[in-house]
Amino acid sequence: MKLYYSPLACSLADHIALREAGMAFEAERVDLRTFRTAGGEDFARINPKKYVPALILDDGTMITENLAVLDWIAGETPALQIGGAMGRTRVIEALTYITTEIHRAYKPMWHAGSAADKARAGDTVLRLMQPLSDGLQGDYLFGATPSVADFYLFVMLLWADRFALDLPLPLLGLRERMKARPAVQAAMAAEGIG
Ligand SMILES: N[C@@H](CCC(=O)N[C@@H](CS)C(=O)NCC(=O)O)C(=O)O
Repeated sequence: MKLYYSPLACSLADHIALREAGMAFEAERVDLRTFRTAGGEDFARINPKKYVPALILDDGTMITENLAVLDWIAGETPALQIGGAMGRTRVIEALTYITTEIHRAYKPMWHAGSAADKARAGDTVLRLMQPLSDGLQGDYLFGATPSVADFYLFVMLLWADRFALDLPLPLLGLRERMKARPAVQAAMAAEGIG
């Protein structure tokens, strides 16, 4: 199995999930300015969408879209699943909110835009974070153990740090708990991020 990633991109969520799941995989870095892989390949020929993450399974099947990749990893890994009849639905609900609302709201901050656009985007991100902060069910989104939605949220919380956004205390706590996890530390070290 191979994960195509870029350091501190949303693919870090998948990188963490694979390590938390204890799956055997290799990770290949993609330069998102040139769309060349670390091995010198044209990434567009691997994933024509030109986005990370892309996960290639051992039989050659490719999964793209963060929500789908994370759902696949969780589906293979009972320890990462949230129990109960609504467990998977709740995780997909959170993943959808993170990808379509929070991740999307960050885009003006990563790409060229005016200072006013970036400030507005920061306010939007913080407004969108609030329901997740208010709804924490324990140390993580759904209780005492993290789900794949926590891994994606964690990346969004690292981005908040990158753009000096003033996060609510419960989310700062979640970010610190995530940072203390060995799989998170290993994924961040492998991506060369502090
Ligand atoms: N729809 C994709 C979007 C993923 C995405 O935005 N990936 C970013 C990194 S966080 C990327 O590869 N950007 C490349 C670009 O914008 O050219 C998904 O949900 O997986």
